[in-house]
This record gives sequence, C-alpha cells and structure tokens, in this order.
Amino acid sequence: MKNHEKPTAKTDDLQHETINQQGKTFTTNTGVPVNDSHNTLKLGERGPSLIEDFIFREKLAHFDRERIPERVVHARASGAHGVFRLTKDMSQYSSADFLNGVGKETPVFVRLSTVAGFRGSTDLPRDVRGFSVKFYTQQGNFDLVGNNIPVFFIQDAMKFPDVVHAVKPEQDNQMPQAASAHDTFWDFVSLSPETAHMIMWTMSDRAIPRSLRMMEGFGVHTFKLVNKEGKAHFVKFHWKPVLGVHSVAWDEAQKISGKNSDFHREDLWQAIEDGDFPEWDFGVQIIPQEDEHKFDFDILDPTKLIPEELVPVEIIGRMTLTKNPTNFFAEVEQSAFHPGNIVPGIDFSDDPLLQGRLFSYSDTQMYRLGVNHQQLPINRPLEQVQNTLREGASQHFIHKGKASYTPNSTGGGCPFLAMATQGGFVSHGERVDAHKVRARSKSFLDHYSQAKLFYNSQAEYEQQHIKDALSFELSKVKTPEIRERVVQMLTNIDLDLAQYVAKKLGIDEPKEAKPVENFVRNADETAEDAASVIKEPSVSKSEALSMANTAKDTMKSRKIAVFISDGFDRKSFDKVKSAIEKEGGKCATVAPMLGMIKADDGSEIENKEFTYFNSASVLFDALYVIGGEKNVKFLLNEKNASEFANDAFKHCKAIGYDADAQKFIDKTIIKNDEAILKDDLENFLNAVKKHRYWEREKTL
Ligand code: HDD
Repeated sequence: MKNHEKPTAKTDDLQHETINQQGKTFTTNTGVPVNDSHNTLKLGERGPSLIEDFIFREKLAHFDRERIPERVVHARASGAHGVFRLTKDMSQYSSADFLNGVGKETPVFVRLSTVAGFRGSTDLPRDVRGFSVKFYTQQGNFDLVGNNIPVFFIQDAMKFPDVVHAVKPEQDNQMPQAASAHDTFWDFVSLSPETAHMIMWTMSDRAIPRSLRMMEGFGVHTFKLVNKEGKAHFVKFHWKPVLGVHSVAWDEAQKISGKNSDFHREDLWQAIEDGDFPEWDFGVQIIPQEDEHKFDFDILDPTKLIPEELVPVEIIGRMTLTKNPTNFFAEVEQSAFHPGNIVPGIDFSDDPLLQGRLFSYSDTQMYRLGVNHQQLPINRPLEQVQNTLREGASQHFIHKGKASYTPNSTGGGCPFLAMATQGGFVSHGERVDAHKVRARSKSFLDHYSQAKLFYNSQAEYEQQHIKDALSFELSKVKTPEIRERVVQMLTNIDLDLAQYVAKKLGIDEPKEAKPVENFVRNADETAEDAASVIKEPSVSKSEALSMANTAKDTMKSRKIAVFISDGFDRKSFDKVKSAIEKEGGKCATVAPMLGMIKADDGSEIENKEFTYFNSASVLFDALYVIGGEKNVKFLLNEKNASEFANDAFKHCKAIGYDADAQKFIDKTIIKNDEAILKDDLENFLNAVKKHRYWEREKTL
C-alpha cells in the first residue's frame, strides 16, 4: 500500500493474492528455479533449438495466450478502488445493507469506459462513457452498470447488437475507429427515431468530458427498492461529481487524441496518486408504485429520464476513489460487471432493455473469463461463497465432503438456505397478467418530446456545440439519403437546429417538422399512433440537463501551464505559483528544455516535465505568461509558444499574463476579453475556476 492510499475491506482481501517478487528467485510455473531465461536450449551454440526446452516452451506458450477477448463494447477503460459512505438511512425504502445505517461504508471497484473504441483506442472520442460500480456489500455484490448519459439509444435489448454493429468500425474495412461519424451509425439512427433523445446527448459536450472525475453517472433504467416488509418503490440512480460536470471543446478533443490518447486514464491515475481523491454524490429519485402511470412518458422506457423538476434527486451518500489498481489486467480487465448482480432490497423493473441485459452480461463474462469468473479476486464477494456449484474450468476451491446437491443429508443439509427473515433474497412479488406478444408498448412511441426538452434546456453555446457536432458528424457520412433522413428527423426536435445542419451539409433547408416515415414500425401500429409520436414535453426546461449550471467555484483539479525561459521574472513566477497552489490548483512550467532554467535574478528552477516541443495547450486548463525581458523575447520567436497560446484562446481558456508580456499577447491573441487578464491574478484565478469562457466563441 502506498502512503496516500486508503485500504478498504476489498483491497485488504486482494492483498492475499498480491505477489511481491522483491528478493525472490526466478522459477517456472511449476516452481523449478531457473538459471537462464534469455537463451534457448540448443545443440551446440550455433545449433538447432531443442523441443525438450520446457523453460522456453512454458514462456512462449503462456505469452501466446496472454490476451483474452476484449469486451465487445466498453473495451477501453480505467479503474479504481474506493469506498461508498451512506449519508442518509434508506431502510424505509430498501433492506439492502449498504443503504441501511448512516455512516455505513462499503468498498467499491469502479470502471469508467468509452463504448465504441477498441482497448487501445483514444480516451477522447465523441462517445458515451460507461460508469460501472461494484459494491462489495455484506449481502454480496451489487453492480450498478450505468453510463454518463441518463438515457439510451434503443428501447428493447433485441436491437442492441444492431446499434453496436452500426457504431463500430464498418464491417468491410474496419473504419473508422472509435467514432460515430460514419454511414452505418447514422443510417441506423435515421431509421430508428427512438434514438432521437440519446443523439442530443451524444452530440452535446457530455460526450467529450474534461475528466472522468467530472462526469455524471446514471443507472439509466428504473429499478426497484424493496423494504423489509416487501413494499417496493421505483428508483432511478444518479452519480453527481463533486468537481462539477465539465467538458473540453471538440477541436481540443481531437487534438488531445493525438497528443495524449491516455489523457483521461492519466488524469484519474494521477489524481489518486496525488491524494486528490475523485468523489461523487450518490442520489436517488424515488417514485411510489402507485405513481407509475402519473407521467406523460413511460418510466419503463430507457429513452426517457425523469426531469428533476418532477421528482427531485435526493443525495444519500458519497463515493470516494482512494486507490489505483495494483495490476491493470488482474483488476480492471478481469472485472466482470453484470446488472443482474443485485442484493436483497433491490430489484429489476420490466424495462425491456434491462431485462435483455440480464442475459447478456453473465453470458459475455462466461465467454471472456470462463464459468468460474466470480472466483477471480476482483470479482469475488467479501464473504466466502457457499453453494453446490462445482467444477468447471479453473475451479479454485476445494470443497470438502460429498454434498454437491441440495437437499442433502450427507453434508448435514449444508449449506443452509437463508430464510427471507435471515436476509435470503426474495424477488418482489409483482403480479403480471398478460398474453405473450412480441411487440413494443404504445406508451414508448413518443421519441421527440425529451429530445426537445434536452435541447431547450441547453445554454446558447451548448446548443451551438450540438449544431456543430451534428454538422461535423453528418459531413463525414457519404450517402446523401442518410444525411437527408437525419435532417428530417431533427425537424421534429428543433427546426432551427435542422435548418442549421442542412445548410452546413448543402441540403435544402426544411421549412417544417416532418415525421420520419420510413422506419420499421410495430406491425399493429396505426396512423394515429404514429401521429402521437410528436408531442411537446410536459416540462419545457430542466436546469440539471445543462452543464452551464454546474459547479464553477473550485481550483481543485485545474492544471495551469506557466510559460518560462531563461530570464523569466522570478518574483512574478513565485507569486503566480503560490496563488495557484494555495487554492488547490496545479502549476506546471513549460520551458524550452528540461532541467534548470535561469531567472532574471540569477536563481534557477527545475523544469521537470513540459517543454514547448513536447506539450500543447490541450493538456492544460489555462495559461499564464510570465514576464522578464529576455523571456518575452524568446517567446516572441518560439512558434510552439504562439500555437500553444492560440489554442488556449481558441478553446476558451483563461489566459493571464504579466504586463511586460503584452507584446507576446498582442502577437498571438486575436481579441481581448474578460478571461484574458493582465497583471490581475485574482480575476485570472476566478476565470480558471469557471473552467471555460465559452462566450469567447462568438468572437472566433
Ligand atoms: Fe452494456 C458492457 C452500460 C445496454 C450488453 N455496458 C457495458 C459496460 C457498461 C454498460 C458500463 C461496461 C462494463 C464494464 O465496465 O466492464 N449497457 C450499459 C448501459 C446500457 C447498456 C447503461 C443501457 C441502459 N448492454 C446494454 C444492452 C446489452 C448490453 C441492452 C445487451 C442486451 N454491455 C453489454 C455486454 C457488455 C456490456 C455485451 C460488454 C462487456 C461486458 O458486457 O462486460 O454484455
């Protein structure tokens, strides 16, 4: 355990499997000491290798099998250990032990992922982010396998392979990697109006987070909480980041992918290494069962959210990530999440997307990791598992006795079944009286009202970003009919939006909203049903949907690049550095080289990491240009410094500078505005806290 890390019951459990090879002798997998792991056994120094070389055979055979199938979606991810602390007792609603008793702490393992890209793809594609949390509770593991977006592309799990095939690289040429900007994805969208709401989210800046620490998480589906008396309430789960929800600019995201494709992974890792533990508040929206049909949308429809204006989010706990994995493969890659992993006190709803997921995840884990994947250290629950399941590949346990069945007398009837009163899991006794049908509920037909709600809730600059993202994505679509169908679909969300995008694509501007006709409907759907698809949202705006309303009062997590070179103003540098650090920000010098840089007073500081040739503005949140005659002269001739400052300007970052660096600013910055601050450290820091000055975009 490193000094800054905080152990949990789960990380203690993992200690039993953690291997320290310091001072140990090299052995084969059978424990035989090895004296040479560099040369094969040969007939003579220049002769052929011998097949009897068991040391070579073992080394290569293991290497040949090092890769396991990557996840079909969510392949790329970062993970961390942490703890969930309950701040509000929920026993009124749920018997789940981790929701009972204020102050109760439950270890967690969290995996945050992109969706479409392969394992080795970039952290910053325009994409949904996965938000998986495994709670190691006293009653077994509860997995909340959500996303950073509260709704989904489709309403029924039957369509999942289709939406995934459509967004993944195209089957003929495996292009493009980790991008939705291509024909097959938008073809699927244009023929599936149920995607309309999700598309607004993925085209918004939510799909390009500044940091994994700055994104929300959602359980997406409606679940149930069930209390000791068996009474159920519907529930939606939320994670709200303490640092606020922030994003980068799209141009910036594309550049980050080139400059540092591990941008998010590194940020999360470093924050935990530095003891800046990422935190999220855990919230619930609780809906009494009798209110199930109270809304003008169906709470079982995963393309709908419940506006916080209708049901407020109540904060009931906080999650803190306190430890990085020791070994990425053993912990992050082998972690197996499954929405079907629930505990007493929690139950599923009949959401048809959720119901389908309950099959897919355990199935995929069996394929990736095998039938005994729950025995892997990262997946096993805190308490020893007791049942009659036996054998299978890689069985780790040695079960005593004869009883591998129940009921038994050979094992004294053990393991005993747990009565409901002893915490045994009992499914909520919902009564369902219906015919078997392969159909979609008519209550799922409204595809546009919440897409409108989302778009209308955005600040002006956020709406512009959605317009730009759609224009960008569709401009990469080669088939004109697909582009036209999407524009037609957009008319049902916002006519101005559709017209803007049409213009960018060189398509005739639509004059009115027009339903998309040529998509696959349910067989029994009538014309009236189709007309009911287009309606206004009952809530016209929802504050929680706009990132403009998020926390903007902290320097924590902000990384500020400070330009220096020989002759920099030492006094100013010390002042800027201590002001940034005092408020919890990070100050990183950028200089012409690594090593010692001489200040105007003859003193020196060490430049440890960033130079004008190895870094870029997109890796920082803000820029400060230090003065000093010789330094400014250098900067005026360093074209990477000008490009750096230009990008900081273009991406709406705060820029501060000493009065004598004015010439550099005049040369590089096109226009002055309120986030460009001369000799005004206080307001510079305030601008950095706000994260971005998006207003600047109007002047670009
Ligand atoms: Fe899924 C992985 C989230 C619908 C089938 N999904 C996966 C992961 C997340 C989600 C976060 C990564 C788990 C990890 O970290 O290892 N998926 C969602 C959400 C959905 C959703 C929020 C809708 C609300 N998924 C969904 C459906 C199906 C799947 C409808 C299939 C019927 N998802 C899978 C999968 C994956 C997966 C193929 C790939 C790797 C894995 O499960 O472990 O089974």
